[in-house]
Amino acid sequence: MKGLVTKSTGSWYEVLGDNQLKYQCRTRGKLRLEGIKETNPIAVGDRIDFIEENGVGSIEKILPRENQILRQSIKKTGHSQVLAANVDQVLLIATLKQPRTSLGFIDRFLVSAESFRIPQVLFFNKSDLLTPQDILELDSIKKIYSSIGVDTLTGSAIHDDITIISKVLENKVTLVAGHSGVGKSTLLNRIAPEIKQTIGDISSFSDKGTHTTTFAEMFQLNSKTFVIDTPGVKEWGLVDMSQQEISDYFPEMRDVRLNCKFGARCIHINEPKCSVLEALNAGAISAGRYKSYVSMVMGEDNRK
Ligand SMILES: Nc1nc2c(ncn2[C@@H]2O[C@H](COP(=O)(O)OP(=O)(O)OP(=O)(O)O)[C@@H](O)[C@H]2O)c(=O)[nH]1
Ligand SMILES: [Mg+2]
Ligand SMILES: [Zn+2]
Repeated sequence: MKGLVTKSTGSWYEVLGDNQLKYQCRTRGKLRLEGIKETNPIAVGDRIDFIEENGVGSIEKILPRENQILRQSIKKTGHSQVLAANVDQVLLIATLKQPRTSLGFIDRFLVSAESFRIPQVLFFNKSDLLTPQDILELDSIKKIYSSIGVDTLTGSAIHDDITIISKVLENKVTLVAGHSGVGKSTLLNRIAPEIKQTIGDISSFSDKGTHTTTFAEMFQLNSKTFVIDTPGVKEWGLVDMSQQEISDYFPEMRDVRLNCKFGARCIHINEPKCSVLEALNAGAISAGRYKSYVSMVMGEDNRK
């Protein structure tokens, strides 16, 4: 039988069979997917072949992925994690307060999605906590992301009408990601109260180490709409990207860099006649985004 993995706890997998029935599945031994290094490579969103015996499924095969959202959990340990596979878009939830999401984190996440050309939506939640000054800061941040083609929205998952987010999700498979405590589960419960995801309490969410959601899980909202709630992530390490390819995942650099004197060898740091540096100096590329770019190319730690 064929099915879709909707939850993965590491030892058990919840699978929605193509017959629309739910199955609990296990793997027989270690399954490996070509080109994937994780020892336990099955992720939410994977399409699989499985065999059912006495009501329990056994996963026999993972079908090739269209795309995946991959991160390195802690730098240099070599462990990478597939947050989800086969998604139509990603919705990154960010907050200016409680907790603060850094631009470096946002940029790294966007790069991971862009490496598979997965469309990105950025939602700045908890707008109710913002002072007039914060709102000015947020406006300038939003401008940067809108200008590179990322749909950028603001609001409060608790206090606002969130119809606009429901519209964004319609007829797509969406991965919802962000730091712990930004309100991913709150938002999804608002959109689909039947989901009943546990929400963190006020005292714990300022500490980015506490996770309320512990496993990624996919929910079906209607026949064509799926959302994946994920546990908060603290840091976002890039996996297997060469210095040269990173600028391909910055939409504002992608075309500009074709004019660099050193062509494909240019990494846009201090090369002469670099078109990216020229665009930066002319203000066409944001200084903040460029700073994120440099930290990625240099392999610097950028966990916040
Ligand atoms: N003030 C304010 N608080 C919010 C808003 N949205 C969510 N919260 C609160 O933020 C806290 C964390 O919310 P969760 O939905 O559990 O956050 P999460 O992103 O799912 O966190 P993890 O599951 O740990 O990754 C809860 O106390 C929510 O009530 C909002 O718009 N405004
Ligand atoms: Mg949660
Ligand atoms: Zn260059």
